[in-house]
Amino acid sequence: MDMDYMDRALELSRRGEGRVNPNPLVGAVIVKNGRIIGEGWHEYYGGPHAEVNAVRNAAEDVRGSTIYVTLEPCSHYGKTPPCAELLRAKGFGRVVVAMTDPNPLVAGKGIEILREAGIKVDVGLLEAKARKLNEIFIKYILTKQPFVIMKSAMTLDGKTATSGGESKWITGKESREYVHRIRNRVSGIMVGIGTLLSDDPSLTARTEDGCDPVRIIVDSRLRIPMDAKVLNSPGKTIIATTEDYDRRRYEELEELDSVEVLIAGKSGMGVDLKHLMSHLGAKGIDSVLLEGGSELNWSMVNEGLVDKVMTFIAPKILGGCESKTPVGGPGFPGLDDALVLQDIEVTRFGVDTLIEGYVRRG
Ligand code: AOF
Ligand code: ZN
Repeated sequence: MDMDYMDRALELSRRGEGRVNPNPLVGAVIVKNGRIIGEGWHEYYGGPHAEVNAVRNAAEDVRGSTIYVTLEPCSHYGKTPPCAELLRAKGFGRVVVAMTDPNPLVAGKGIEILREAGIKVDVGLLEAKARKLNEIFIKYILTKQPFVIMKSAMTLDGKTATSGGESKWITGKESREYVHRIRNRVSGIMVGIGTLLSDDPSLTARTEDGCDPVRIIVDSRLRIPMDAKVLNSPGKTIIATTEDYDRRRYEELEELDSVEVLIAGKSGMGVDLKHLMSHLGAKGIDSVLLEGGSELNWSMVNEGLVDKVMTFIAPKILGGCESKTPVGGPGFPGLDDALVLQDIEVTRFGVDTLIEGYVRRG
């Protein structure tokens, strides 16, 4: 039964997807005499924590009951008072936690408060699932750098476009719908100027009541046309450029309230992507969905900035020596240099297959 309640808490936590960044997704379920008497989740950034919502929603007195929380209750005075204190004051008999909080402000102190108060605390139930759900939060809270997901869609023979450059659509409807759900979950979507010039994407989430991520364009000379969709649809856009930027375009872009131009990179060197990532992290952007093209993907991979890879494969063959593949650039010289993925998951979307995994470090 413990597992079912924690599973329910994890399910509830997902209702905050796209609304709580850069804070964690958290769900809580209160159980008394074998029945759920209260449920809650962290609904939006800066709002009450999951535990507070669950206590508020409880249909009866919570004294002596058990609470299942997907993240260790907090111990700090932040935007809200500590949840561990609340649980103690309310007289909970047992607290079941999926994972400890990596936030250095908490990191075990919440559990300590509860145990010192004589409350039974169990830690680690469905921990792997909880950690995966908060993979963005776990990286960001410890490094202040965004969690980067490199996403691509290719044919069975590894092409992302035809020899003529046509790329809409390689994958089917189901795959594309799923991509929009991921876009809804992340804080930023990034593409290179090549992709922008060839596809003119709008880079919005387009899911029901989805929150649109910030758009990030890597454009070393500011070749972006003023009529580009990203400049003419709602939502913020950050354009990263270098000292080689076009002065006139810069002035035109400065006129737009929704656009920020970041000069990050010396003349002739391309955009300094590490600088860009730190800049995004400092702005509270905890996650970036990297959507290409192949040159930008290569640079991000080569600089060790990619955390997760998601590749959709469509059962089609396009051929063409010159046709683009997901990752271009000069490539790694030896097999030992390859980027290796671990914790692989395979999912079917219609006739397409998604392979995803995490970049192995060291
Ligand atoms: C949340 N929601 O349900 C829980 C959190 O900025 P604050 O004051 O809201 O505190 C954020 C920290 O609180 C967060 O980094 C995490 O360590 C802890 N727990 N946060 O936003 C919640 N339980
Ligand atoms: Zn809290």
